[in-house]
Amino acid sequence: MTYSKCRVCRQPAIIDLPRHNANFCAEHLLQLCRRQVEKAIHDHEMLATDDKILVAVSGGKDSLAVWDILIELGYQADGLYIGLGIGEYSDVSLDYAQTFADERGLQLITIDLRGEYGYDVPTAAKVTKRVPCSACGLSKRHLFDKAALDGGYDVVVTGHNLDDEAAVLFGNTLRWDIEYLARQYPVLPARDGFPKKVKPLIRLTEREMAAWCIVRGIDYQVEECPMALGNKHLAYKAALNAIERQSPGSKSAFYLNFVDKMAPLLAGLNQAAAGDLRDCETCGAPTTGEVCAFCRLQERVSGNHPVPVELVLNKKARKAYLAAQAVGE
Ligand code: Q46
Ligand code: ZN
Ligand code: ZN
Repeated sequence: MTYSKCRVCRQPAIIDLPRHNANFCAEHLLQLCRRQVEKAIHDHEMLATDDKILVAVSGGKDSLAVWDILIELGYQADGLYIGLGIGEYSDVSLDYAQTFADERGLQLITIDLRGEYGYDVPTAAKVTKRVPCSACGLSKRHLFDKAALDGGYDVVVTGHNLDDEAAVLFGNTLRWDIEYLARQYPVLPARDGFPKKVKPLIRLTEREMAAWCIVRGIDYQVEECPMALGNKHLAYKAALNAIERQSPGSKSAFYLNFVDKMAPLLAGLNQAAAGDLRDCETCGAPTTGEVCAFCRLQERVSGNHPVPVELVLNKKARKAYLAAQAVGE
């Protein structure tokens, strides 16, 4: 596809961005992305120049792009990849993350759930009889927190972009889930036993991040996690994209105005929800009970024989997954 001219330099453009009502060439697309990240970091006091940063890396476009942008902006950032054991999807994702790090001389820490904790996400889903994302999210949060604290990192960076955050906000708003709304802020400050967490990509879309990777020559995992097939998050994204097509700029207004105008009003509730925490008797992580949710999960599911991915997918997702596997063979 060809677009007319770049808004900045009038050279041929490579992308149209309707929400900016403009087209951009490769160079000025990169400039726009960098500036949006700098603005997010500045507006929300996400990072200090001498922070030791740990980037949560999945091998997808967003986490590799945010790592790349931070390094370009002069930050010191290592990556952490967690092998979730989601079949070929996890193996391929690790390859992309490792290649990215190796080519740039960056440090990628890897944790293998099955190798180090005796379980994987499909097995945990099967044993607990809950959706895979439940055990997955719990495991990732715990292990990112632990790695950041053990490694002396000041802050954990995640690659959540505008589409992700707007979709989560959409879901929370549909239910008026005040507790989740109060926590949906792009910066979570450090508190006892938890590292600071920030989301520098909140002003950039999935499409812009894919374009960043293409222009920068970054190969990434393009497949969605098979466990995500058919989940509500994707439906919310589709609904917001339909609105955005009709009315460019709606998505960023929905989310960024929430952050500016609504989130400060809910901040007090967030403090109240934090509650009293004590140390987990098994691992020392902060918890409201005697043993933290991660240790309880590990105790319950580790040592079980690995369950294949397709066994924990719903019927529709399984069909799509098996078809994709057959094409890949
Ligand atoms: S939570 Fe769920 Fe993701 Fe984990 S199981 Fe896949 S879709 S990777 S962000
Ligand atoms: Zn240009
Ligand atoms: Zn624990």
